[in-house]
Amino acid sequence: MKAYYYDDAEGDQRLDHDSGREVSTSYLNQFGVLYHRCPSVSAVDNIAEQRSYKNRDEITVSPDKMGAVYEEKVKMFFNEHLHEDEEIRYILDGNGFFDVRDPNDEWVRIRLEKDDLIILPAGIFHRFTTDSNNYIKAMRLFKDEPKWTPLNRAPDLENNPHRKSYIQNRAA
Ligand code: KMT
Ligand code: NI
Repeated sequence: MKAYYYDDAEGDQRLDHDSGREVSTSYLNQFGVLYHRCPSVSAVDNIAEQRSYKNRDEITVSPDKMGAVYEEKVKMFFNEHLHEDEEIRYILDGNGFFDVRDPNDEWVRIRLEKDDLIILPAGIFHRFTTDSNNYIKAMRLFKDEPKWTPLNRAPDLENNPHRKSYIQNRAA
């Protein structure tokens, strides 16, 4: 895992876009983004149990697995959105970037690799992309029924109760 401010340069979303300004895990924690290195699935099981997660699945994002819809999917994942549930992702293979909005509304890019687990709180604006290798395999963990409807960023979302409660609970 490596976290840094996104450089906001034009160009392919799958490039590093590293501004050179690194971001610490403790800063991520301040706005509710939690990181764990899990060298085994049993470490993931422990976190899932602590947080009462009951379901999981695996997804491979690659042209091999997705065929013609790959490019479309990658664009879709990169739309800025939030969820009304916490989002847990555990990387099984390959690499990818989760971009999250910090409290100043700046993009922080989190590069994930095998054995990295990330927890994004409900209500945080974020987006996802593969990197230039175009391959990631990840476990998606669900509390109950998968409820991953992305709510794309729009001004009226600031009135969403999950968004409001995220803003309220977020340390300044
Ligand atoms: C997400 O939340 O955008 C995804 O599920 C993308 C694939 S998981 C690495
Ligand atoms: Ni999401």
